[in-house]
Amino acid sequence: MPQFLATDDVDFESRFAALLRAKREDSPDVDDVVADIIADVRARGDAAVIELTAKFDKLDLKPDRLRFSQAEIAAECAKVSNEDRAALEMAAARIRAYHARQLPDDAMWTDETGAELGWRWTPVSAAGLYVPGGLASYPSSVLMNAIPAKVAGVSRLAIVVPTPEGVTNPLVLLAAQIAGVDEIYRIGGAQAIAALAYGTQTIAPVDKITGPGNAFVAAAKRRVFGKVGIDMIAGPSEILVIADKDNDPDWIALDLLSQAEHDESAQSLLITDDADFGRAVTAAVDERLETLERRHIAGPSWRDFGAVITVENMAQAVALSDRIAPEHLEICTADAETLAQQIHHAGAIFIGGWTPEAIGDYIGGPNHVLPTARSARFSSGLSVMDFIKRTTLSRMTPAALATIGPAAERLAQSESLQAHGLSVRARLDRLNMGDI
Ligand code: HSO
Ligand code: ZN
Repeated sequence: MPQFLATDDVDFESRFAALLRAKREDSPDVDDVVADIIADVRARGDAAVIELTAKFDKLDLKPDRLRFSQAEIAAECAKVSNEDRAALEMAAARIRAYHARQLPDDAMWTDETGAELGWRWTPVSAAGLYVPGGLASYPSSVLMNAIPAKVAGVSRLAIVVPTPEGVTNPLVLLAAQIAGVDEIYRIGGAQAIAALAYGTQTIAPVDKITGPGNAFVAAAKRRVFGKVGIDMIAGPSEILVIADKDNDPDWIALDLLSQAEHDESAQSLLITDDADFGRAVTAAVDERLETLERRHIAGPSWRDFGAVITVENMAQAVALSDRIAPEHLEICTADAETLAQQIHHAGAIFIGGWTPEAIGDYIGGPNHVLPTARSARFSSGLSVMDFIKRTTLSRMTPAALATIGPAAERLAQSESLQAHGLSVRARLDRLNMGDI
């Protein structure tokens, strides 16, 4: 049974706080193993990657087989139906158009002293994208990671995807091709992250690594951070639906289940101002769970981490939502637009009953890589910004230096950094000599 809470319960605060604190994931401590794998790949390169791939993926490779050839990619892509291809292409076009709008402008201006100041954005040169093998090998996630990189202007984008016993997901390769990925390697695990970060004889190192993965991949990403940039470490998926009684309980039930089916540790929450509607939704969830293919995942998720919270009014719903800071927030109320404007902390907001969260997972345009575990309080979903960086620009004129240089000199003295002060003073003295 999911939990039932109501804001007018005497113990509401303590139960809600417990819900926020609930630890949903116990990630195994694999850090020592991962450290050894990374050290091995750094020391021996391809030979280590090949040995580890034989061990973990039961796949024997030679160095020239680490990378998928153009012919292999074409042969896999040819297996995809026209319908699947068309859907992927529509998704890619929409994701591309959305992310193109995120590209920020450079800036340059002249301030009151005559100094020119500004900044300029440039892409990282090379990025690597981890794609899980097996059950959670999502072509949609390939698009969501690769397209922002390409829109940002990353010129070399490499994918690593494990192919246990040689089994490849053709849709993953097609998604990579549509997104404009440059290189695809059939390797996974911590060894793939190490290869991307440090390079091997056949794999050139990258500057930034993104993409989801298991505990080994997450630990490896944490370890190579600093040598390369990484994206966030994503936790299990979450959805919060705020709904009034004028919704079809079955629609809301399916929206809750759409995230519950990702992971037994996923969390689906409903906030409603109508207790009867809340009960109708839970009944609909139970009915759907009888036939859902992934009921063995969605069922435990809903049972262990699901909750229905009854509020007295929608203002309370907004306040609770901000405390939850959900990855996905769906607002299905008469005044959905107004409520959405009042939300401060959410990875993605889906406004109105015609916007199921699944649209955002696939085809809406915004990114589906989003902050989990309440990190929407301080971070955002993956975007073009993750693949660009800002260089600041300054240009002084003699007059500008004359105006602001003495304060720099003063500050340098206060920090006992003599050369700093002198580098300014030498120029100011030249100005005072009057020959400029
Ligand atoms: N909802 C997941 C992403 C996903 N859904 C991939 C379907 N495929 C995390 O935001
Ligand atoms: Zn999803």
